[in-house]
Amino acid sequence: SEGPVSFSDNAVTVLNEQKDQMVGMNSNAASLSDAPTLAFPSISTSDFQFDHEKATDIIIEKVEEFVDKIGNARLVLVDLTHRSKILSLVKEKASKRNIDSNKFFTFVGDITRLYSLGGLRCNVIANAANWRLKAGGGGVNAAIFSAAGPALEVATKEQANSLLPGSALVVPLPSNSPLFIQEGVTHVIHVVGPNMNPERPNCLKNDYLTGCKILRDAYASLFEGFASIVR
Ligand code: AR6
Repeated sequence: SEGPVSFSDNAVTVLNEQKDQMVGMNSNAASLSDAPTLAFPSISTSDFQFDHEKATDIIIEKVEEFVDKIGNARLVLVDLTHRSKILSLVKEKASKRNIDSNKFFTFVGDITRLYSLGGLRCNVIANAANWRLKAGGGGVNAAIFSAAGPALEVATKEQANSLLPGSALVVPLPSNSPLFIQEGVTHVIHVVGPNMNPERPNCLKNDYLTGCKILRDAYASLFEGFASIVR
């Protein structure tokens, strides 16, 4: 090792090196960290059209608040492409703060294929859900429900039929779900964020005072839910 690495050096770069090394050798994946890990998407910033600067400020704020309360567990912000503006903003903002880059980093990949394609073990993944907790719709919600199969829909319905914006619901994933079998995911945490899209229910019509409060509540509920699993 060549001494301390900055957040941006670590995060994506190191993990992509791991990923490159992983190609065709999934059986060696156990050599990667087995610390409890929550992978989460940026809540509300795509279909729900929440401002990216404000959202990334809140991600950093809430990560800083929780990262020291979860022992050796890790928080990983995920997005689909290297061009993600969200990931760039978070990397830039995190590098200016004193956040342990082993416990919080960003990762490029499909949140439903983090282990099989990326070699990153995440026992818990978060879903940017809708208030009805319905499968489909697009974005990460459609991807997670589709990858998890009907087992997730059944397990979700056992817990709740709806979820208020700003809150989270921890759902243990049945062991017959492909997401459990192939990716090692034991829990999905549904989170409903604030909506700024006039074509979706509960639109806040650009009220960012309320929107920022709801987004803070959403991340707090998500990280508390993860902490309750890890404990
Ligand atoms: N893996 C990782 N990240 C993803 C994936 C994936 N497979 N798919 C999308 N993202 P969005 P929202 C990123 O729109 O804005 C749904 O229809 C994406 O690039 O999924 O909270 C629900 O039913 C973005 O950074 O969630 C709700 O109605 C982030 O995930 C509504 O959309 C969130 O994008 C929620 O909208």
